[in-house]
Amino acid sequence: MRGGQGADMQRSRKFLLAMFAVAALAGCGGGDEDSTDVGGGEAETTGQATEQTLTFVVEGTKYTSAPSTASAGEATFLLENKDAIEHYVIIDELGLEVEAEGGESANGITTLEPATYIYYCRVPGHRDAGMEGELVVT
Ligand SMILES: [Cu+2]
Repeated sequence: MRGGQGADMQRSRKFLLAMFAVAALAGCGGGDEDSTDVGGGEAETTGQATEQTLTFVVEGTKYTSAPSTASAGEATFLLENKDAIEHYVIIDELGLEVEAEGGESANGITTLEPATYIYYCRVPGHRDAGMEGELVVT
């Protein structure tokens, strides 16, 4: 009799595992919805390539080179900081913040929607000194 009971327990344990697997699969199925979520937009500093790279160059307290237009979709924001202190490229609507120490480069990836975005540097005084600009995405 004890043997029979053991087999029952094993069977119900397997059943539970099967249920768990189904639940896990069902959970994954909903993942597609995440792709429309742009609001999260955390910038990642990875070397991963996207279809377009937007390069911002800083020399002194100014963007000496920056794109004024871009295409909707995934984009890599590359900040080449040739100044001695840190600078940023920030787009609030996208939650994008790329920070590069003096003499270094950094990048962030985000997804652009057709819109006009304002980018700027948040080091105190820099935005007022002219470190801001418009990026028109179509
Ligand atoms: Cu700055």
